[in-house]
Amino acid sequence: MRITQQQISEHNKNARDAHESPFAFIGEELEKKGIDVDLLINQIAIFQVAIPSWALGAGGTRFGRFPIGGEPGNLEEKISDVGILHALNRSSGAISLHIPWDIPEDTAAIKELAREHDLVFDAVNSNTFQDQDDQEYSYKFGSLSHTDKAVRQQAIEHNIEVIQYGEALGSKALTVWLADGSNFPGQQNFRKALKRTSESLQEIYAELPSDWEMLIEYKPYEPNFYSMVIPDWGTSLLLANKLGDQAQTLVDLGHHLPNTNIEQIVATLFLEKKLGGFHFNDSKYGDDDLTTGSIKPFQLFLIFNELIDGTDDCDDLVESIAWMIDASHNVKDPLEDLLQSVEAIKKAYAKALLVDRKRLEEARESNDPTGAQSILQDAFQTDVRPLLREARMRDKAAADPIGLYRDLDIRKQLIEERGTETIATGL
Ligand SMILES: [Mn+2]
Repeated sequence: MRITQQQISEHNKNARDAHESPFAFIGEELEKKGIDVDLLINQIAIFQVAIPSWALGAGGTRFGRFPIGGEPGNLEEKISDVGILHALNRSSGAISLHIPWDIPEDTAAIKELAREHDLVFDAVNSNTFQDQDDQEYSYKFGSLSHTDKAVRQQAIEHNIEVIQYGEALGSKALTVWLADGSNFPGQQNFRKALKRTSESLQEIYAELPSDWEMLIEYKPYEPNFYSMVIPDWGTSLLLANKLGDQAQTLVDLGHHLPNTNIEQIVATLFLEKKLGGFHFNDSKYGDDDLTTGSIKPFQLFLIFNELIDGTDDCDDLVESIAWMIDASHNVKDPLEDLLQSVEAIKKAYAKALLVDRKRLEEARESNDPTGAQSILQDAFQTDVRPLLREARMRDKAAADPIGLYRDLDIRKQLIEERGTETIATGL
């Protein structure tokens, strides 16, 4: 299933009339403020967000799963699905794989397929939070932190194997998320568990290629948990600092307790040059894995505001951080959901680019909270959708990605191709 350039240009031809006047309006408004609109559109266009291979099927909840049909049944089909997204928005040019859910059997063929879709391989993810059929020891009581050295060794070797798969595909980062922790007070020696985790990570880090990064994810809790070995950004940062320059913290937006000031965490990590990447999603209560920007778009904007505030060069910023989505889908078509997420992330980035930084800094230095708030609101309230649409159309992507996805009946075609029974491996 491929979308042709012809289908996109026809769609864009029909969309052009409705696009022209809102784009001209915002263009004039921004130029009056001294903003170079072409430069802004280029900045928006180059921003790419990696798609997780595990989010291309229906995820469901702890209680049930409602298959949508046409789900990708293997790695080739997952790459093809991300190819569809990237053809529609030219903003999803990377895929993040999960081992062992996505073990590439023929690396050369997989690389070639990705190249045909203009995709690169983003961070590879290890999995020591589930037992696999062929594994010797169980992770029931932990992996890198386990009391038994043999279990830790198995988990270390798995991570090293994941690095090797990633190297073959051209990935440049390993993401480690541990479900290690304890379920009841008294069960685990906190100090020993953290020390063992740190030592296990050292062994993996020693095998990291010199141009790679290790991204350490944190999370405060899981259902039926009492404690997590890496519960927060402080613990992740502590581990990353012990490991060295190639180890960084990964911020998953859903992995915070309600009302945590994530933008401040981001600012601190960025200042310390320890912010390695993001897992984007949104949440109302916990790790809800909802569509990015569906609940707290202002928070997302404030996160980007901190990043842009802390850099001299936005192109460098875009290059140096791993931008990934980590979400699951229950009632929406996953591909539509991912298109919405990418759009929300890019909207937040575009709005943050519009902040008048000089005036904001003056307001801060002169202790003018009203002025500072107005400057942020002025950027946040700007309707940047015509800018994103223009960026897409210049890049030969669809003016309205979800509109074209629906017009072409892509889900129906995928169901015809793959049937209704396929189930994507993943969450
Ligand atoms: Mn995550």
